[in-house]
Amino acid sequence: MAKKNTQQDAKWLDKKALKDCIIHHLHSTLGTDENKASKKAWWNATCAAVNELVFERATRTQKTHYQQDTRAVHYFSLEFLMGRLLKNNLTNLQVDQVVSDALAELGLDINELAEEEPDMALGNGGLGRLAACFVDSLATLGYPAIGYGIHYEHGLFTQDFHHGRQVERPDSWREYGNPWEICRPESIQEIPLYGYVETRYDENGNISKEWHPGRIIKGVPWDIPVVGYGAKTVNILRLWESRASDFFNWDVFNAGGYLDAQVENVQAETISKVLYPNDNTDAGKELRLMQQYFFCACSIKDIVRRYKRAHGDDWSEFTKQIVIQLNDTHPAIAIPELMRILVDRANMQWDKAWDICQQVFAYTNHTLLPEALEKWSVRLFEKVLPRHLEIIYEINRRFLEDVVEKVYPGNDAVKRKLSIIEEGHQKMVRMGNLSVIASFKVNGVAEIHSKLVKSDLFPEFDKIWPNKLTNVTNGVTPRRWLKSCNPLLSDLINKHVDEDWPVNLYKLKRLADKADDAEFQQAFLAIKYQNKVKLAQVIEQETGIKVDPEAMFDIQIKRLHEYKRQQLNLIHIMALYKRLLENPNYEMPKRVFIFGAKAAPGYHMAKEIIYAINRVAEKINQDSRIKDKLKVVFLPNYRVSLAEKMIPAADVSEQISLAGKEASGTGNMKLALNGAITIGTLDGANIEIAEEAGEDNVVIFGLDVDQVKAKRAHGYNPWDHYYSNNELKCVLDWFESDFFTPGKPGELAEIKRSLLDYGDSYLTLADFESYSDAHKKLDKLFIDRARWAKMAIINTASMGKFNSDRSIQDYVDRIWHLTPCTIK
Ligand code: 26Q
Repeated sequence: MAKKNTQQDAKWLDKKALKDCIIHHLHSTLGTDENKASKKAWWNATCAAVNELVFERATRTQKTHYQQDTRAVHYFSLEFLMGRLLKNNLTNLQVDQVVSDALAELGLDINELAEEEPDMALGNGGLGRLAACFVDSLATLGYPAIGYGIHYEHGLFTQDFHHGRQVERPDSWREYGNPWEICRPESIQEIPLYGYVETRYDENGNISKEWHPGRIIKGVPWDIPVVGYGAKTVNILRLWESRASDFFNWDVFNAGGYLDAQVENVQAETISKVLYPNDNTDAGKELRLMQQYFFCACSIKDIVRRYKRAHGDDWSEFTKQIVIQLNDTHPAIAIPELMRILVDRANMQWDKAWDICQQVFAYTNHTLLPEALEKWSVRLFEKVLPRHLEIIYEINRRFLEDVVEKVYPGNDAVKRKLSIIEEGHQKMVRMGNLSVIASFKVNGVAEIHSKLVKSDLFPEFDKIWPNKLTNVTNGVTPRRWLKSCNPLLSDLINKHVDEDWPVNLYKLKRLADKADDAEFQQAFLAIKYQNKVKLAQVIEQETGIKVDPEAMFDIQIKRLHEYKRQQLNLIHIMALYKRLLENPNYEMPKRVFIFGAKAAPGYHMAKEIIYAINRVAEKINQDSRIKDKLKVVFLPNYRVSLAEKMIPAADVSEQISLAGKEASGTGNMKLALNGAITIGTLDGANIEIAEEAGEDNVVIFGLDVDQVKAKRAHGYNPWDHYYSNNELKCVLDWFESDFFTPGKPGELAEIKRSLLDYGDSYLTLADFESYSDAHKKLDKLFIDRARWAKMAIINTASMGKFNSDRSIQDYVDRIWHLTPCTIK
């Protein structure tokens, strides 16, 4: 065996053998040959070759974890935004060079082949990409871990612009197969839904409950190997696909006939059809609840099955072996599901079962926005999951009577607030409260966010359980977000820092010694320039717009949301345009503003902002009066693979959310890591980035959290800013004219209305002047090339903390308590 492995691995050192392997797969896996193979076929053959390494190691890892009966974390998430896997796997296997050389000898360019891969876009944004970075780090650090989620047939929609407006099309990432996944029919699960609950009494008067489901859905697991850097550990991401259950539907519905049964099949398969495209809003739809329950129930069953294989019916080791991390409240239904399994199925006493639950679950909160806090109507719950509703009521009753009553005796106001059930004309189940009550740890995702979770969101819970609420600051994987996406900078870094910086990111600190070195500055700037040349090509291909790579590239990439304030960026761009029109000699470096953002399809104002940016861009880009000093680009279909092209080319990183609203942000970390200067508010992880890089190396503006609170307390009036700042007034008035929408006056007026008549919910106007001043500061800094280079270098050098390996180690130390497992 050992010999076989050595032989197998040997070809990864040898171009010739590798070429033969790829060609072998071209012939016998793809059924084609060198003469007629498409690029897609070459890509597939290359993936198949890589998989010879990957699957082998995945099996070895799983076997070792089983034999050593390791404790593992189970990361439950409705989203895993994995992006493309070929280059990432090559990087992590550390065979990128040999594969690239072998392909070159076959007349192929690895970067061109990589473009053939559709993004695995099974997520919306930050929360989903965080899950992807976390599984990368878990494997890299050798921790036993499994990611559980949904095998959506359609990931996040693709975005086009039609006359400036967002149009959504379905994403079909695996229409023609996906080489990275393996179906595991041997681990299929059957999942109940709907129906009613029967109450039974035994001869001693003891109650037991039996759920008679109205439907059974089949869960089919697909495994995607997650290769750790250095490739020792290969963990698994297990995604569940829903199917009609063979046993149930075909038999029971025979009476209704063959076609009716087919309708049932379609319904069953709907559950994993499509990812909900909402981000930071709650949808409250039946299908979404079914998605949540479906994947949680499959995953819990999978965990229990694996546990029982090692421990039989002895539950005493369960909490030693299992920890489940809930990625937001989206998988919180796993809590009553585990209770149901223990109490109804394993006949465990309630107290013992609850004790187990409270040692198994931990919950990460990603938002303070009230509209994003998940609530389900009791009516819907009763229909879809009648037994779980009963269990939730019982959890709640005991919590209010045994726990709250002790700390807040007789305090009905607090009881109402902490109750899992919200009373009102529509009773609701509060998933946040359920998650806090059941979890042994609850964490926010950046220092300030975790502080606000304690002080503003869950202060009473914090009083009841003073050690439950904690912080784990987010991080990003430097393998994807530096080594693989920015090879030029990585090579430069390798010349000055030990080559293990991708697993030891604090080593980048060494670069700070070079921040004043003119030669190093030149090299750093030259790389930034080359990355900008490449992005300029992408921009021209995608939009036809020509941009000058000498210009300052100012980038805002994130979901479109009013709290993230793309509209603030837009208003400032319009102000610059106005300054240039009024004074063609207005002093500023050439600037290119680049956006990437998808709006939730049902979020009207977000779509209006996209339209406005596109309209303003069109006008500015064709206005010869301003002599190309200003360009605005909105790249369509922002996604992981596009981020990998944009981030290395950024001079400026826009992180301009209203203070207190952005839980952490992770794009801010990726951009700073690649040497972009942050213009940002004191929000989320921006604060920690500023701490690490030093206040001189970021540009901070705007109200802080306390000032926002004070401003609101005194009654914020956006009109004050409108009347006191004439430039701002003129820009806002532009929205009502037809200046940017010839022949269609008022087409953009809703934006003005939202900022004035509707109260400017995110204090955009209050921060405008400060933001404008911050940009003037950036202009001055940018012109001083040495100064700019120094700042950029220090940013890259200071990002050690934001490695997701550090985040994972924090989770391990404070929450999961895992031991790394060496794979031979
Ligand atoms: C809820 C109900 C129904 C349908 C969809 C949703 C839904 C889906 C996705 C709600 C929220 C999300 C995603 C939230 C998210 O991405 N939050 C971000 O998480 C990042 C990682 O912690 C943070 O860095 C960001 O600050 C935070 O906004």
